[in-house]
Amino acid sequence: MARTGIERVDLKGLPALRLATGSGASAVVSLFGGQVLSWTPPSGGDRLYLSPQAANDGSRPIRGGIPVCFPQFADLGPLTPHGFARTANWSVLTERSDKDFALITLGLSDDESTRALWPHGFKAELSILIEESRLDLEFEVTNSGDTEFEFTAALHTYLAVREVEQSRLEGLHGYSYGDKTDGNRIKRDSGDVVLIEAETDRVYHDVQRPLLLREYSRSLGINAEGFADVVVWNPWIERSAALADLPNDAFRHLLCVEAAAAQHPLRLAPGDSWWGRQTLVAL
Ligand code: TA6
Repeated sequence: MARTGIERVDLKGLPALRLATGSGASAVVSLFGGQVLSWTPPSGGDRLYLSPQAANDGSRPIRGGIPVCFPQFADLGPLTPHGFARTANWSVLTERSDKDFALITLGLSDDESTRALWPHGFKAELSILIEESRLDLEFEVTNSGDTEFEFTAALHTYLAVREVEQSRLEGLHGYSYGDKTDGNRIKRDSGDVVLIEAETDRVYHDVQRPLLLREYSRSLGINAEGFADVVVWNPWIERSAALADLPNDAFRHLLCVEAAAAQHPLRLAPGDSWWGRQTLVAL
């Protein structure tokens, strides 16, 4: 039985933490990017997709797991797509575990390099908890500066699926979404299940319902708080082939279901904080 608790590991030169519980759940978290790379519930099978071609030298974002998009989601601003948090070195603020759970909190604050890109004082914290069949991520941003700022953000969760064409994402019926594959036109789903049959890149607005990703023999509950929107992305055939850090057939084995604050930027006055959470439950 692997050791339970929290241990420092080396991911081909990148510092990381391995979390494990007595019930057999485990996760690996890279300090580069503050990124969960792997999460295996007690029932087995990593529920996150991590590209075998992901960069692991700290030169580029790691393709897979749960990248933290902050202070900008996608191209919704002047920064590099998804902002600088996913290529920053986060620090370990707290670690707690016993046989039933493992919990770490990572931190990222402004420094000269971030202020050169985004001239604001901030403290970001990401708490990562594994317990039984659950993975909880809580992302908190505090304005530690003396000027108000706005930001967009997301937990860009790459879910591992056996075959995306056979996967069914339930719970988004009735919500409007911006369709990035069609000029960001605003549309509304008629059916009650999202099926992936082509490149899919949607920002669903103001989602108030838990979601369920159903596959052949397993399901995944996906819930969020604080994040108003849900992003659903699959690169499909052409984009998979065009992305150097994705195998050509990767589209078949991943589906991004992201907790996002995208449609409406979040605004923080000096001293104010905001938090958002995504919870995954392996069923
Ligand atoms: O979250 C969806 C998205 O914004 C897509 O438009 C696609 O660009 C994806 O993120 C991946 O972005 P990345 O910069 O990681 O290649």
